[in-house]
Amino acid sequence: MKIYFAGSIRGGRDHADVYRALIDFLKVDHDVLTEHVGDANLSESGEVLSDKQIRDRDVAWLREADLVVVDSSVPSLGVGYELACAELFEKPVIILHDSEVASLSAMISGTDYFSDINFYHGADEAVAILQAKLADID
Ligand code: 6K6
Repeated sequence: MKIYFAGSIRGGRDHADVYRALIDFLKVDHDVLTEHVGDANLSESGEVLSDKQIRDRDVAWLREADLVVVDSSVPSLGVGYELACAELFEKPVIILHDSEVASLSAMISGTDYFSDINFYHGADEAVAILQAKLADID
């Protein structure tokens, strides 16, 4: 499967280690389109692409994805935008959220389309939840 993984970048990189663990797990059997989201060295200055190039590429990847996996723990405008795109494009979405970081926005938990919201604490639990979800899909 082509999987689009979304997690905060300019919203804050506090959970980058969890993103990395989730992406490393997904990569074993799947094509992760957005591996850079888990890159610990992704700096504030970002890539050499313009913001428009990044946005257009990411929306194209979202259209192409078979599954969207989102870590929504660190509030991020970009992740919220990607969730709205995933709903618009009718992609299956798995949301992982650590409530010790921040409460999940009502705009996400209040959207009927996002029916697969999973609360976790720590990378190990996040990976275990995802592993169980993917076993159901495969
Ligand atoms: C890197 C470091 C700082 O800014 C960048 C720009 N680079 C990005 N490259 C790829 N995807 C990005 C970039 N910035 C945002 N995104 C997408 O939005 C990712 O797919 C993330 O899931 C999401 C993060 O949004 P923000 O608002 O937290 O940046």
